[in-house]
Amino acid sequence: KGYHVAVVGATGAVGQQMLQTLESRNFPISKLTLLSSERSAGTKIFYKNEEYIVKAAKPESFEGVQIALFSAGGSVSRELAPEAVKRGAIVIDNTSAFRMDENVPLVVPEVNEEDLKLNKGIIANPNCSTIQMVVALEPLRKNYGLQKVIVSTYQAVSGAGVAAIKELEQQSQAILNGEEFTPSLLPVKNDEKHYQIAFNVIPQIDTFQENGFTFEEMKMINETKKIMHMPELQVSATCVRLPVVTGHSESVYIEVDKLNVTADQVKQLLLEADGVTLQDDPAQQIYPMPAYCVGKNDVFVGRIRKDLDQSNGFHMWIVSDNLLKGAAWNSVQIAESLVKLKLV
Ligand code: 11C
Repeated sequence: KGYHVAVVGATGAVGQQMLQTLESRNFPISKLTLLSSERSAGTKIFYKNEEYIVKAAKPESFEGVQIALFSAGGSVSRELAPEAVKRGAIVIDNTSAFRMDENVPLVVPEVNEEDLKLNKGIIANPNCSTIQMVVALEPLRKNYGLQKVIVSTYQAVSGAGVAAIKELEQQSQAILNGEEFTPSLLPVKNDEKHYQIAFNVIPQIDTFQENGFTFEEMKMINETKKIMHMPELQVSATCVRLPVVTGHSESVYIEVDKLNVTADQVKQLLLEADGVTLQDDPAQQIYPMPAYCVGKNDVFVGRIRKDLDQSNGFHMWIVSDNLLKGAAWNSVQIAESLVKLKLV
């Protein structure tokens, strides 16, 4: 006994991790439908040693599907998620298409699992850099209240997909071989200029908005407020792309409501928090790093310090696998929560 599950975008960086995660969690699947854009249709994929041929996603592809995991870009979700819902599926959408829609719960199970009960067919999976931050901040919000968040991110290229990983690899090879190359993808495929990412850092993720923030930064700001049910929370973000393949890192400054909280109390809370691994021992040089977090579902937190001037201010360093907790694992975790809460 299990569910008819569809994965839309099965050949992408996140889609592949979704399949691996479904398999490793032994998610109850009675039938699996693998879908993609027209371009990737025909690709062969193995799931539990069985070969599947990926088909081009169409409205009819969702007949009989109970749970549809979407990660094939916003336009595919906008077109096909409502078609899947019309046919009786619950959609877990990993794109930004519906995240700010007030009828769509935006869910990180460690923070707002109960919001799943409000779903009308579509559930949105937040942006990767938002997810890992709110998992670490929620225990602090619950215990001490939260006033302000200022975050700077150090994001891996896999957040921009398989092609961006290739671009980093090709540029790195070219530079080491002393060859010429022309950047053609990052920071944003459809933007006017493209810059080298190998041996470089690019302070632009997604396109600039009229207020001077990028769309990635606005996603972190707006999604954090929605997930934590705190429209009044002061949040600002600076999002930066690094030549790292997988694993987003974040330097986060927060101010809590409660005065006189100590760094040790914050560490103790995070030590006990669901989905968090505390790695914080400066004396032993222990702190999270992306290369060591890849392939793990948890959010890793370290470098926890009290601000030297602001008595309710704390600094911390948060790292997670952007393809797992940032995308595939959070989506599968939502599916597991739906089963647990008998919502599917
Ligand atoms: C990045 N955070 O690293 C983006 C990728 O809204 O789900 C995820 C985009 C999204 O480029």
